[in-house]
Amino acid sequence: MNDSPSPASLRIDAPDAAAIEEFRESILAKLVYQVGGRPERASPRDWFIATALAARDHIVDDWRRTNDQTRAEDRKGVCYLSMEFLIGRLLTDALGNLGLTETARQALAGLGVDLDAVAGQEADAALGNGGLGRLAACFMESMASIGVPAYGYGIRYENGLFRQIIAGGLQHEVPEDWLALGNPWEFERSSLVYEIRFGGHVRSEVSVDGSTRMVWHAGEIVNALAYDTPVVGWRGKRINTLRLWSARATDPLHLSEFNRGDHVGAQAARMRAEAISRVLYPGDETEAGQELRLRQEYFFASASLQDIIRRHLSRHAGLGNLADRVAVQLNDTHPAIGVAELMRLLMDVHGMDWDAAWAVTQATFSYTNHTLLPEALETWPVPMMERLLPRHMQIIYLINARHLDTARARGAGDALLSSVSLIDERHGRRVRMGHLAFVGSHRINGVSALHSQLMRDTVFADLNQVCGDRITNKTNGITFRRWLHRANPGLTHLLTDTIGPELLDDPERLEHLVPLAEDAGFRQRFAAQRRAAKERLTGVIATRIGLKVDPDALFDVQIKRIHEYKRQLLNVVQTVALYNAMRARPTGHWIPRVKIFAGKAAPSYHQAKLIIRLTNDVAATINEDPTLRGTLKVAFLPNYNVSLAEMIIPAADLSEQISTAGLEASGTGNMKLALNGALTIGTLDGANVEIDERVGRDNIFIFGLTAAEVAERKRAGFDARLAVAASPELRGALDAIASGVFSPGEPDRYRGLVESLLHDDRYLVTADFDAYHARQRDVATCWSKPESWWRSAVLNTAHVSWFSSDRTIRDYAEDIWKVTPR
Ligand code: B1H
Repeated sequence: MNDSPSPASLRIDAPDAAAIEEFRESILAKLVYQVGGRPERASPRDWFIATALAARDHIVDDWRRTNDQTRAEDRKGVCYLSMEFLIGRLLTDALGNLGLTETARQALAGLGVDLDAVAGQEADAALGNGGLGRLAACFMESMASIGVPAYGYGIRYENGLFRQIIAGGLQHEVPEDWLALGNPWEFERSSLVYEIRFGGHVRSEVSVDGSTRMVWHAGEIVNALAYDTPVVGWRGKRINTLRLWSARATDPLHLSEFNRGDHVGAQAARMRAEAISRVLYPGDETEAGQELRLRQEYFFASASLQDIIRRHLSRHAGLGNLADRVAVQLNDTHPAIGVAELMRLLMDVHGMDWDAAWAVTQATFSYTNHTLLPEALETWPVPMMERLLPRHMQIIYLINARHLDTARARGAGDALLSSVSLIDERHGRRVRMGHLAFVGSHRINGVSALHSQLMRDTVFADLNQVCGDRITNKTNGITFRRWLHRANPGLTHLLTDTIGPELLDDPERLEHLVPLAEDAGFRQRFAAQRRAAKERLTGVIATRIGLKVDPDALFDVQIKRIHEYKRQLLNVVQTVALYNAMRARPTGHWIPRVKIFAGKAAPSYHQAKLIIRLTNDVAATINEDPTLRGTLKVAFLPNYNVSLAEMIIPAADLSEQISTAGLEASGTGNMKLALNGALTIGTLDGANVEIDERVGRDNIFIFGLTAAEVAERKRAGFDARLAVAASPELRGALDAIASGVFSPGEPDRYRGLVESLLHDDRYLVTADFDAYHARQRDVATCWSKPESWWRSAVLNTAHVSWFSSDRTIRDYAEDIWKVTPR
């Protein structure tokens, strides 16, 4: 937490002396009156809180102004429902977007305090697992920046993603207590509380007017309490709201039980209720399969929809026009129960009839799919749904009946009907949440061109046929403010000095760099920025894992969640093959290379954890081998998070994007690395395809099977043993791993891993190995010709402006949400 990030922030703001003095006074006042500290004894943490509170004061007025204006103009807004918001630290982001970085820096300097040290005190808000959660954070920032009125709705987890500790090469998980020292950004809205109901039963009852209604008599009620965090847009254009729900027991203490002496039992209901917002589910694309998870999903979907309805009714007489005023985006299936919940609220609470409610629901929702991996497609057992959400189960059956009628009317036979049904009858009756989200939405999108096409061709082919073509593509993007301007101020200065400060507002100006790729002087300055970032990362590597690496070596980086389909194993096996080759020819012409890995594995994902251990074992052996004379080093950096990403990305020369084609929906790390001028080695998967189209084949290292070829190989029955037999280098690497070269104390440690690869290589590691190994040799050749390397690096930065999340949000706004940014 204490690493100072990169130095010299952007001087886009030229602060005047009065502003600095005012900010200094404000920080001091916060320190004394809110933190309760004294300047001469304040800790860096105290200064952080004081600075954040001072910055917050600059936000609050604009926040109210933005909200008032949006209400006054009755503008349509977006509600982004997401189980995850991986926002990271907020201070530098807020200051940067407000143009206050230099003001704050000089104000703090006047107090003898360093802004970077203060910013390094902030805990990462890690309310997400990986790409999906970080995308939600980038989208929130972009919506505020381009002027889309928006609320992000999610859960205020007390414990975000676990902290990863590596001990003896193994991953250990410890809770990350990001709120322990207070969160200066959030506002508790104690008057914004909604009741969330679970369990019980449903009865049809006759109301006073003689009509019958379904009445849900819940067995349990939990309160949802709102916490608001401002989301500051670029140049303070808009301040939107991230509204996160915290679970509270309605009856925190059973006093009679307590007085009878049952001090623990008296609080049991409270523990059960508050467990809902206790922890983030730490599985990235693995099966959730737990009741608590379903409780979390319903909890935040219901609270958010109740809030959306309350806000709408505060301005409108009814709910018939809801979809004209608000677009609700479902970030994956996690909030999909919201489809049934909105139906319930419209009908049971607000008295709408089915057809009207269904029209409003479909017009309001749209759904983003982020993965086609079968193990990640959420389904819930019908009996669990019936027990926890009996009314919703009824509604789902009714939606399904009508949906199947439509399908039948369009001529669907039994096979098609069972494939498009909301209930999967094959695995013991389960509700398919992807299907529910699909039928309840007017638009469904994938997150890269390839992924959207695969949606149409595979998992959602039948539904898309029955529902009429509803699938559209919205390729992901990243916010350049965080991932270029703030993460890499040195490079950004070079770019703005060269092509003008307009770049900060108009990323398309990056194309002006194209001719500069031919300018040796510019290439050198570009390379010098990389060198400085690598120097800083070298320091981080030394302090975090005690490894000394050469900043002049090629930094070869794979940073992402550890998952078999992402194929960190392919990278490790290739590292071993390279190691074998170096040992066989110690006098060969080897370019110095540092292989950098970082990423977390889901706690119960044993194979992924074994891959982490193997990486660390391989690292230990290679890093200590004197025959290599330091030409190869392997670093596994623990506890990958947003802040660590911000340090690694500007220092990366080579970006590893090597997933089995067809399995990585998009990727966004690939965009961050290319934007900062790293060259990609990758498969034609996810957004790599579109990066390839933009940067050009001369400036990227593409290898391996295409998605179509992967499907074909699998159909034909791929035999890894044949691939291994045909590749001496692969065989040598696998033999070394299996025979215990990297685990001499336990030679059999990886025998099972290698054997499972030989018998069931589901991710086609062995099929792609030779192509990957050869491409890595091309990388080395290119690296040894700095002119061509840096020309390509400049061209990567020049050609990727399209991956700005501002562009992505404009596409959503125009095509799906029908809102006008301004
Ligand atoms: C992505 C997830 C995901 N896809 C389940 N799916 C989760 C699924 O906790 N869970 O249960 C959590 C996360 N995450 C990622 O989304 C894709 O793998 C990336 O390719 C993509 O770039 C990212 C954003 O679209």
